[in-house]
Amino acid sequence: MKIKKADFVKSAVYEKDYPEQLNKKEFAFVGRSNVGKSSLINSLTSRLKLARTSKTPGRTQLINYFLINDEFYIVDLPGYGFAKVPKEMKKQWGQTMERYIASKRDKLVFVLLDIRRIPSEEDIEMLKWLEYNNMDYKIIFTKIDKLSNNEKFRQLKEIRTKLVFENEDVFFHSSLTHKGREEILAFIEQEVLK
Ligand SMILES: Nc1nc2c(ncn2[C@@H]2O[C@H](COP(=O)(O)OP(=O)(O)OP(=O)(O)O)[C@@H](O)[C@H]2O)c(=O)[nH]1
Ligand SMILES: [Mg+2]
Repeated sequence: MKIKKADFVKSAVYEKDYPEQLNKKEFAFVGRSNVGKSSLINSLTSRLKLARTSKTPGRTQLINYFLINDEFYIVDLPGYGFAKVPKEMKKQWGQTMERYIASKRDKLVFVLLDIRRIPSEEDIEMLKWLEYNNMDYKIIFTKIDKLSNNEKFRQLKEIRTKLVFENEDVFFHSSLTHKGREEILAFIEQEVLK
């Protein structure tokens, strides 16, 4: 799929503020803070600064809606699991994200996992929750430019002690080199055409 147009629509906290549901499903990106959600959205849309990114975890605090090709939404969500933020704020952003996931919006959720890390309890909880609620989701391993092929192989073995998956069922992506971008875009296209 070619993304010809990507426009910021609005930021929201509560469901009443989400933009009107389109007749296509929307694609949301979740994962721990700093995993690369906003960077991935910029990579997919080939726009450097569409979604705000930062070295400091907790950049994205609201739900950000982007309209793609005037056809469907991409949704950037606040992350979970960041450390250096007051508890009350953490709780609020977490609830904003959870309310979105629990909402009845017609959506597909991409769960992002940093390839260099063993999935956290929160990652596992998120995946279990999506499974339990029968929601459409896909895993994307991010920051794959940070590992050599050998390291990647070893790391996947470690990750598999926590999480069962087939390589064919997950995506691998780098926002630096854009490796893996076309596969994700092809998948999104297939879902949009459904
Ligand atoms: N090398 C490398 N760095 C990346 C990649 N993706 C993201 N980063 C870096 O990781 C940091 C966090 O990226 P963000 O996209 O802001 O992460 P986020 O998940 O949106 O974080 P929050 O909004 O805080 O939840 C930034 O410094 C990015 O440049 C990647 O694929 N490769
Ligand atoms: Mg972000």
